[in-house]
Amino acid sequence: DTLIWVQRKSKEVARLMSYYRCAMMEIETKLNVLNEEFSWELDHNPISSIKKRLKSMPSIIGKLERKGHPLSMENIEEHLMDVAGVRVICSFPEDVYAMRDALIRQDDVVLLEEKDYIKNPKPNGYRSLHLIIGIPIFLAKEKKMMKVEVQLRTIAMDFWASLEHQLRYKKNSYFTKEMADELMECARISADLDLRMDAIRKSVEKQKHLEP
Ligand code: 0O2
Repeated sequence: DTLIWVQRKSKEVARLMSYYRCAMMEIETKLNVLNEEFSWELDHNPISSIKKRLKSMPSIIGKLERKGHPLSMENIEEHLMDVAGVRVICSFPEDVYAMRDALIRQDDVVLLEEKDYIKNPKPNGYRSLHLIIGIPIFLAKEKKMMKVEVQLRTIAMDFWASLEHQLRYKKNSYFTKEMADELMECARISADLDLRMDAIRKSVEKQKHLEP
């Protein structure tokens, strides 16, 4: 049934995926503009890098099924928040919140949902700020609101999450308690690293203001 649906809807699905790509481009441009502006103010680039990903069709189908929704174009758009994902790797924790504030302040951006795993890390130590953003894309004959998941994190948070993802995420069965504890300890060290780097940044900032 699923295969038949995918074949029957292939054109519509391809069009929807291209709309999600457009929405990611809009977000990326907004972030690049903010990075440009903030780098003048802050004397450093708040954004280190941006990554984009579009969820694959098998993942979309699997997630919709897990959430108990029948497969349809409407349900993909309504119930899946992370078909389009933009990951923003920032230099310092403060940059994460500065980027969040500046992004959601824009009048064509709607904040639909927010999960702050920096203030409230996941039990395994995962830290990141997750936003679900509503953003319009301007097509030839219509304006269409799209949803994009924006994950903001520091370089240290990304380092931990990327390696943890490879080691464990979705492969829980191979994981022992000792390995989980060790990863948790690495998460603590990465959070400490963020604090220490931030303290250095603040000292440099202070020094700069002391200079005549
Ligand atoms: P991938 O491969 O990165 O796309 P949801 O199921 O999305 O409706 P959920 O699961 O509560 O709701 O979403 P959550 O926890 O806000 O965020 C899901 C995404 O965050 C994941 O996407 C990961 O990218 C990231 N993430 C969440 N928890 C962890 C974690 O413990 N470790 C790592 N490395 N990443 C995490 P996907 O689609 O699961 O994976």
